[in-house]
Amino acid sequence: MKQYLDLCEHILENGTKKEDRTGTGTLSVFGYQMRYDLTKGFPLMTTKKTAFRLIVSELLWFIKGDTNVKTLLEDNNHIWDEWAFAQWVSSKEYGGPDMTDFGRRAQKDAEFEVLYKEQMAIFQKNILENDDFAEKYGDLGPVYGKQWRSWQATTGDTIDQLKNVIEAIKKNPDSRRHLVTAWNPEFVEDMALPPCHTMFQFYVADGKLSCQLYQRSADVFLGVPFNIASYALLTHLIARECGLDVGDFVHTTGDTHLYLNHMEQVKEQLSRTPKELPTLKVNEDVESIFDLTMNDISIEGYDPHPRISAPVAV
Ligand code: THF
Repeated sequence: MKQYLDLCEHILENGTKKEDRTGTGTLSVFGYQMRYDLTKGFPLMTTKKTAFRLIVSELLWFIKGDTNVKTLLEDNNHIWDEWAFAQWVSSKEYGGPDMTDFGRRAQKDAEFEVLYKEQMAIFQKNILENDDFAEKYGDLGPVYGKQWRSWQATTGDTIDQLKNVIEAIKKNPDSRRHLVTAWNPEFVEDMALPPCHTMFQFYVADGKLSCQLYQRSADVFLGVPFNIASYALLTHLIARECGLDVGDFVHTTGDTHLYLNHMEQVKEQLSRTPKELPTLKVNEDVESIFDLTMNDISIEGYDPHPRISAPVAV
């Protein structure tokens, strides 16, 4: 994953200090592209341990068309909790201590952090145990799953972009229209977080399926390792479904940034030497991408450097 380490170095050398929505501050560049040849191993970070299980859980959640964090919590996946929690604590029904700006305050104020963790634990328990609560406050709005699987058309019908793109790759591999878009301007305001990975395109040549993602905003330390592995996995799953080999994953990013509170962590990661990439294993007995479960997907030969933890900006 030299490509990824090169990106980190590029930002450290060329990034501009820039304020952002979360108030954390970033070093940022605009426009960057990486290319991963998927035949050379599965691109899961080897310079820091990355939880593949969470990547699978999130991708299957998108593929199912699900937008409620309840499903993720059932997989013990907490990467979307903060965004659902933000909706809950700003609702009229919430009666606990003021959680305005909880992400930043929890990092600066140890007393507040205790309160926040308490409220978050109550929230998670309610999502898991109370269906009405989960329906109301676990849903992130019309985010990825909704747009991929049931984009609302003006006719009243919905469009299954993912199913359609798979059919199109099978029937007409040379097409230049193999696109799925999550950026739906009509509904962006209703989403807990407008999609960061906004659009992806597939391309078939020499019996190989390649994928390019346009990501409008890229949190290079925390998000990008997940995003690369997630789209590499999606490319493998769709290639398998279409009887193709895998080609390249091309990752194109817009506002490409390192949060200022991730600097020490990035430098630690840059001091490490990449190891051999792992291999992806998918249960061959399951034919359709829509029938896969967590247990059908695993990674072999993954021997990364230890985990480096960092706070997520909300
Ligand atoms: N918001 C921000 N600021 N960064 C993001 O990467 C991001 N996402 C999704 C939505 N909003 C975002 C959520 N994806 C982690 C990883 C991916 C996320 C959110 C959080 C994370 O904290 N990873 C840690 C710990 C994981 C764990 O073991 O629980 C890690 O070390 O990898 C971009 O799509």
